[in-house]
Amino acid sequence: MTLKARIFSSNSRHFDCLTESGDIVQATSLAKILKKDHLVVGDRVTLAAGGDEQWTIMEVAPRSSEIFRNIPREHTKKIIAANVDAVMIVVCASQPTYKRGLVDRYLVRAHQWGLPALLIFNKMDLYEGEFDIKFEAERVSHLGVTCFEVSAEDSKYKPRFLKSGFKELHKQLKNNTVILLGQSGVGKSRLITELSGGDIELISGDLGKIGKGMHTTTWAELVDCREFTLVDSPGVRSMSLADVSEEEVLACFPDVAQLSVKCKFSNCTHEENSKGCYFNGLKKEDHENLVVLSRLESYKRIRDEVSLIPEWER
Ligand SMILES: Nc1nc2c(ncn2[C@@H]2O[C@H](COP(=O)(O)OP(=O)(O)O)[C@@H](O)[C@H]2O)c(=O)[nH]1
Ligand SMILES: [Mg+2]
Ligand SMILES: [Zn+2]
Repeated sequence: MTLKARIFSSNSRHFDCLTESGDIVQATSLAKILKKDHLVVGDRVTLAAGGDEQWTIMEVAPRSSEIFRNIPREHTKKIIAANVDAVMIVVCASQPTYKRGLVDRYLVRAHQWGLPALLIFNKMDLYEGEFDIKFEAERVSHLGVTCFEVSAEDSKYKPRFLKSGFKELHKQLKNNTVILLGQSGVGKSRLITELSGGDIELISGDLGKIGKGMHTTTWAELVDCREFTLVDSPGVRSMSLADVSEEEVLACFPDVAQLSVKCKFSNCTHEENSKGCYFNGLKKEDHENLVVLSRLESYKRIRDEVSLIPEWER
């Protein structure tokens, strides 16, 4: 007898799998699969009964996506989770303060993983115009990012500035697997509790803060939130982009990359004194240019930061 299932958590060579009928079963894997595919949470597998309620993973389905970190030193990557549908970035109206640069950092990850991003403005019940939410939403919408205006404290909160609120977010998440990114305190736990109908508590807290070690950065498990599935992996929320190369950073800013071909020199660094730089010619008064220039600023900050990281630290 065989079963289709999904890996929800793993502990060395033991896997907890959620079957299509909703049961959690324990499984081990055929050695050749462990070697070849390196099983991770989110993988969809075929199980064969082995007696004693023990199941064996016989097969892994091809992945639609992978959440990973590069390990430049070893010219490889560490895969953390598989078959994720979207990146859910959470920011908030206040405490902690909204940081545009951080959103752009998270978007680098989404791009690197090849995933669409949702940007959630939380704690909007507290919003007092600390930043221009419409502009912030607009500047990422041309990258295909969908924005939501919510209050995790009040699922009935009606969006005042954006089109989509809690209801639309809930609908968008349905049957999807998402990974949460966002600073500590923005309301990720509260939001998940609210979105899951009240009975899911994120236990991970903010383990990511403890250390930068391999273990904390790759720890992950799936959480069944009824209508959607969440990848809980505090480590990937880390802001460090040390594993991304300078070339990759540019590729992860497709809007900037596309315009930078208009610079006179192909190695233009887009500084104020760069000759023939396309961006220097843009009038700061034009609304449209504000978006481009603010994205350029984020790109340059990350590029400069990444270029300063010595090889041995990557
Ligand atoms: N007023 C208000 N407070 C919120 C909202 N969402 C979360 N909080 C509060 O913000 C604090 C941090 O929330 P938490 O979910 O732990 O954030 P996390 O660190 O991202 O998981 C808690 O005290 C929450 O009660 C919201 O939408 N409105
Ligand atoms: Mg939390
Ligand atoms: Zn330039």
